[in-house]
Amino acid sequence: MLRTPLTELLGIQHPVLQGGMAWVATWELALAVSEAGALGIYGAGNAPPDLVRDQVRQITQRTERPFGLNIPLFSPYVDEVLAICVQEGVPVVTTGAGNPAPYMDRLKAAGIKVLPVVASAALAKRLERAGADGVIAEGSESGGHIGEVGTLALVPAVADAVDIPVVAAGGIADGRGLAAALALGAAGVQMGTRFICTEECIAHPNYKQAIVRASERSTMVTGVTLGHPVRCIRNQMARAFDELEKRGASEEEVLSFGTGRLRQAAMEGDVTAGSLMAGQASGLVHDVVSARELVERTIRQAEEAMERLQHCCGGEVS
Ligand code: TUI
Repeated sequence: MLRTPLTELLGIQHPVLQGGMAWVATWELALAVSEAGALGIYGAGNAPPDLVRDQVRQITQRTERPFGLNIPLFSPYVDEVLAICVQEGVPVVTTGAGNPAPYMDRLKAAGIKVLPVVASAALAKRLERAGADGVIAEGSESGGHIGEVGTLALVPAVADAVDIPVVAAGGIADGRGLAAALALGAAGVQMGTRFICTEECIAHPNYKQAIVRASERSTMVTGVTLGHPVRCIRNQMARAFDELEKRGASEEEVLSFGTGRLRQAAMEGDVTAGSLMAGQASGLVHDVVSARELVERTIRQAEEAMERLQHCCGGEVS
């Protein structure tokens, strides 16, 4: 058992969050992860309100356990989706890709725990003042939309800046990563890429296999010139997108080229023309297992890693 201020805050058994990834973190995955004693998170992405409400109800009808909903703040439906969280009693909301301060009071008044994703210590500090219950410090090893600072430098900087629990994300796919995150001052981890490769995740098997086959060098970052950096597995789509950007195509042309590509990969299994968003931790993923097996394995590995550290560094220095 690994108890931390994060397990206390959220009422969960294990200090592990499952990233709320658009298209792939549906109710099936979130439910399985929460049932395994970690925090499952439904990824609302840009989904319309009716779909979001249905997904949330699929979870609340099946479990009493805590779960979360992630909303990227560039969704056109932020207001409606947050209203649904209040109406349906979603226990935890995580936000991404922006500053959620304008929404904080509304969520807090409804008793919702709010954990924004941050890519800097400065934003973490501001959001603590605004009432955040915790922050997710997400390093640039992550998949999808990313910030600039790597996890190893970001997490301790954020942990120094705030007094609320810090969740480390980016580049973490096993219990060694969890132990390392705790050493950096985090109270737990969030894993995204690793949870795509679970039996309960509805992502197309081709997507999962692309991650299993990938090494730690298989991803690239596109969209930097657009001010919207996105990490994904290097495939024909990512290369073509990069070419368009380098040729100086208009922002409109580049963005329209990218539209719908994540869905194409995740739902249709098109690993050539689709966008395979995934982090550098892809190189640590070698199998597809149940969410329960993954959560339990991660905790076991973290305990073993901490035990090893005790023995190699805890004794007398000769
Ligand atoms: O949100 C994410 N990752 C995502 S969202 C997403 S959906 C998408 N779909 C199609 C194309 C592109 C994206 C895919 N991946 N991660 C959370 C995250 N938030 N990472 C970094 C940040 C962040 C960055 C800057 C949070 C706050 C921030 O602050 C800026 C400010 O306003 O101060």
